[in-house]
Amino acid sequence: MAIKDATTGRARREYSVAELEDAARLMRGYNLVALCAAGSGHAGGTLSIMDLAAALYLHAADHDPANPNWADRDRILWSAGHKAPALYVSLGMAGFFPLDDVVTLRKLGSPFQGHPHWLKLPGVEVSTGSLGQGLSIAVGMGLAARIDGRSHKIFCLMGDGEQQEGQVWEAAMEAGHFGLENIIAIVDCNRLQIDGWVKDVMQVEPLAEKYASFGWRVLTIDGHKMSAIVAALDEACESTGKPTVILAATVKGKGVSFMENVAGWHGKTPNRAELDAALAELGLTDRIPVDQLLKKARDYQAEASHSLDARMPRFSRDYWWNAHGAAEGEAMRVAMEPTRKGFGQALACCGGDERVVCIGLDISGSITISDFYAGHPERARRWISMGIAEQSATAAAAGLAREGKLPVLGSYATFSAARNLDQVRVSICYSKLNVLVAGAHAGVSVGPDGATHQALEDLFAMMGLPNMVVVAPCDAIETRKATEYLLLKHVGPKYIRFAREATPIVSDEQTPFVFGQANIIRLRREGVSFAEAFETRLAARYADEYEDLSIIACGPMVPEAMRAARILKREYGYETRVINMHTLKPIDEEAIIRAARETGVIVTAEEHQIGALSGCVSSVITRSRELYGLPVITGAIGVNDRFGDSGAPWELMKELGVSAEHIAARAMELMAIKKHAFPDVALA
Ligand SMILES: Cc1ncc(C[n+]2csc(CCOP(=O)(O)OP(=O)(O)O)c2C)c(N)n1
Repeated sequence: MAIKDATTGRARREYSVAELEDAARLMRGYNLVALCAAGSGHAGGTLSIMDLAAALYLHAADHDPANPNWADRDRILWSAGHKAPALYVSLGMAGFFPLDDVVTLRKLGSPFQGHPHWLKLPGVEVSTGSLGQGLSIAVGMGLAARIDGRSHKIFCLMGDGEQQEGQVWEAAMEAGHFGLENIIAIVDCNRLQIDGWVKDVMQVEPLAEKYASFGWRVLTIDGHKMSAIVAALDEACESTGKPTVILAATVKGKGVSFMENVAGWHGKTPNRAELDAALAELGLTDRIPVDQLLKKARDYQAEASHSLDARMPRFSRDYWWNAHGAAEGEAMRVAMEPTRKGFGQALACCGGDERVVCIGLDISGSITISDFYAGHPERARRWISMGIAEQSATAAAAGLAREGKLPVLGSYATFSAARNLDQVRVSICYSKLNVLVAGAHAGVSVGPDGATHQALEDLFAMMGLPNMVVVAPCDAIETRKATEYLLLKHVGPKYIRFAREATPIVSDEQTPFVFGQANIIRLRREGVSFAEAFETRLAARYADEYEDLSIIACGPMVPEAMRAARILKREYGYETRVINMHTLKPIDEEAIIRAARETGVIVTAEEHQIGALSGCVSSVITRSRELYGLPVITGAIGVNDRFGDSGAPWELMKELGVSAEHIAARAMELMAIKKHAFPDVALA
């Protein structure tokens, strides 16, 4: 067992226990440098698993860095995809690529995605990031090896919090049932998850007894004692006819005193001073060329930014949010706040209603659902932590609603409105139960986490469900109003979608928010304040101003549409009717029909796969008798049938073509068609 030359079968390098310990230390250092350069990522769980990773990649697994697809290699699956940097430094250390390269972690276009993507990096076996799926993939691979008569092993790395996912136990049952002795699961039992100690969030112990009862061989070790790790991995590779699980007791943040056993370091990265302190503790100050590595990261970023900007539509001046380069008097300023803040404020405000029950899914602080109980100890009994178990929690919410409660269920939109789709469909929507599902961190706003965490399809699912209503508010203020309305006033299944990143505040307390009715936003003046340059009215109260075109947008694309309206006015003198379609279902058909009839040109703008908004708008236009015989020229801005990428949220707006500049450029194309194709048609 070793890093091998696949052609000769000879070991390329064999590590002693002492060398493995040293390698793990060095890998911890490179891991922290990459995290520091990325500015986001997971320090705690990458440090806890590093000794196991070193032993696995440098000692136990048969693989060949020169031939990553060697058919007989052992497969290593990182079901805990957030530990990706540990995977990357393991591959680098094993010789798959220079270790230094990992420092481009989480940057746009980097093969070192926030969560592993096998199509971008040789040595990565599968793409992961949504917890709880790896062991099932291992079962598939184990069965494939059996069918093909191959004898390689399939290692699967998981977290202990991850054991809360029901799918893990389906896979455990399958591996036991099929007697898949080629599967070796390793659980990094660091006892912490995001919301705190695993035992408090949702107890998973006794894991040894659970796996044993599913027909597994169980090995329990100290996950930081290299000799014990090596011995356990060697033993696990001996056949017994059963799958093996290694339960490794570890310390989250291991090796860096101020990170050890601190839940807050789960999804945090060290700044430069913390990095230097950590490297000093690890005894690596003179062994890692930190300045050189950080410069490599900066250079990569500069090049990525440059090539991205070169692909952006160009105008006579820079209209970007709070642009520094803009001339005096040209730059309108805007305040930014994450829309998720509005969600938390609404829960804090409405949480006094005894019927409200909030369900935690181990991502409570960051999506602000924890604001429900913060400072309100009397609400603690109505706060239900369900751990990382979105599917069961969704059906549990249905049970609470059936008993008259007002349950709120929230996670990353991709986990609260996709992973649990059938539970939302049957338990909530079919039963028409009063559950508020919150799709947090939706769209590209989780940026560097990468494609697995970017919900770009959730609206298709939620809007497609009978009985479900769907709201995507434009800013933090509208998110608060919408949450309050949905929670206390709307009875039935309801979905609210909001973002993680700070986005422009473009409404205020006086701005109307009427569920199911669009707002019309018009640029009225230039000035210092972007928000004050616009006037907003309820669509039903708006009289035609004979604008040249309409932009219909939802969520964080509303501010982009407003910025596009300014570009179109300043650059070309066009008047734009911006429509904030915050309620996507039921959609304001009248506002769409009027926009089509009165302006003749409609651009839709959504931070989602094209179709959730544009499909609805097209459908309204297609079905409207009022529009028969009238020319309506339409265009759609949104994500064009691709997955996202790691990168800063604002970079991704550019990369995915969903910025104001893209809207304005598309609008100009449509205006050219309007002028040339229908020069004589009176559109109103
Ligand atoms: C299905 C799913 N739900 C939620 C998340 C968000 N998330 C990422 S890491 C994490 C906690 C994982 O805890 P644990 O398995 O104990 O890992 P460790 O503490 O070792 O990092 C959560 C909830 C996710 N990635 N996938």
